[in-house]
Amino acid sequence: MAKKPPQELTLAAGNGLVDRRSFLGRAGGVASALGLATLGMSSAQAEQLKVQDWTKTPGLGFTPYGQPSKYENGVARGPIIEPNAMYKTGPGSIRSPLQFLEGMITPNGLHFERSHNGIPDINPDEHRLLIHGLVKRPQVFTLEALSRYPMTSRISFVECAGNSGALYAKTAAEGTAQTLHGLLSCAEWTGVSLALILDEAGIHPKAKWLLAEGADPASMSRSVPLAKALDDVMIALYQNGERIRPSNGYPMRLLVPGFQGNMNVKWLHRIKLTEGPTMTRDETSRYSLLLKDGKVAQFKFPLDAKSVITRPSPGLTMKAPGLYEISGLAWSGNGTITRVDVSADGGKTFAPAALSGPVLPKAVTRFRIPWKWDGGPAMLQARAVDDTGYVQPTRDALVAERGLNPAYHNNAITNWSIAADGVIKHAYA
Ligand SMILES: Nc1nc2c(c(=O)[nH]1)N[C@H]1C(S)=C(S)[C@@H](COP(=O)(O)O)O[C@H]1N2
Ligand SMILES: [Mo]
Repeated sequence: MAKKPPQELTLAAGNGLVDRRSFLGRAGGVASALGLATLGMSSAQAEQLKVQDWTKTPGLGFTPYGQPSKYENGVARGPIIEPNAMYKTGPGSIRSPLQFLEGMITPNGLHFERSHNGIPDINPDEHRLLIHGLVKRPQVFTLEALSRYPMTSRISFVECAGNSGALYAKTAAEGTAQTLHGLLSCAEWTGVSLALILDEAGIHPKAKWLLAEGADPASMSRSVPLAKALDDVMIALYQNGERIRPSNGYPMRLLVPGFQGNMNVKWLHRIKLTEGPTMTRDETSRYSLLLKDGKVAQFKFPLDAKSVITRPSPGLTMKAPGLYEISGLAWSGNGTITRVDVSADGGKTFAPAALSGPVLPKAVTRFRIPWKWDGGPAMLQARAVDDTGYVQPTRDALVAERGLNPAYHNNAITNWSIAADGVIKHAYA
């Protein structure tokens, strides 16, 4: 039977962006038609495929708690940022290696960490959660008592409001997806709905807000509107199937889907229902937006739609011209991602990427689009759209509206510039 000649790829936008349907729908497989980076060989060579040592000797035994392959050592959180390390180590942050991860779930050992005074060593048997303030029946929960309530699960991202703050800098900061955008992770959280617990405590009609406080040595606390608390907030006990890691709030944390990471109070030990916001340190001196006119915008809680291309991205190399898959993450604290457009020519033309399911509200969505790199300079961008109709802004548009004063909520489009030698850098478009 005569082989069909390979179909031409249909281009969907400038500088080699391939129509994802023309790519996925190809007869005869994409790899053979396009000469992807497989090692071609004759059948005689195939017969001689070397039997490696690891096949000749019996393998290793079992371990109680598994670790990744030693060849994956480079896939690690970093850098450790401890601004006050001359006084104390612990307060600071460490970021997720987004450029090395795939799919939508962040493995627990790679979830980013941000703590204001280090990780408390909490004995779960001694830990208590107090519900008080404007409630009819104040309650104290042990972890064991809380664990007997019906549980729910949801996949949700946590993003620090300070993530991507470097994009407020006047000139483009050097960095990777990890160092620029790695204060973002996504996990499956399981726990007890806060609405259920508050219902049992009996909400006083005057209550409109709550204060959530952690048992860490920062006693970090934030005010959350009661309407949000009754909508989708959870007291999370599990993270990707196992108990929450100490660094992420063991034995319980507040999960406030789509809102500033800071509001997801870890090591949760107190919820007080109040009439108004408590005006804590972290909602007055921080996590608010210093605007152009010197005024401060307070209580901007949801994280607006955003995206980042994780592959190709700085630190990864492009060895030769040819076909690549552009892959990345998009998310919105206001709802569900409906579309991600990708550009390879610095934002002149865009083509829609495929969204890899499941596409869930307030979770990250993986997007993909094939790209034929001709070996010339290129500028990669992704632009997320959510189901409120909101379109992720360019950096110019964001800066025109807000100025360069704010430190938080930077959700501007990121631009990866690729040189002819395949080196990828962060650059402003
Ligand atoms: N009790 C307490 N909760 C806290 C913090 C903290 O320092 N103490 N850090 C907050 C900040 S600023 C962020 S961005 C998120 C980070 O969550 P993670 O460390 O699980 O990624 O937790 C929030 N919850
Ligand atoms: Mo944060």
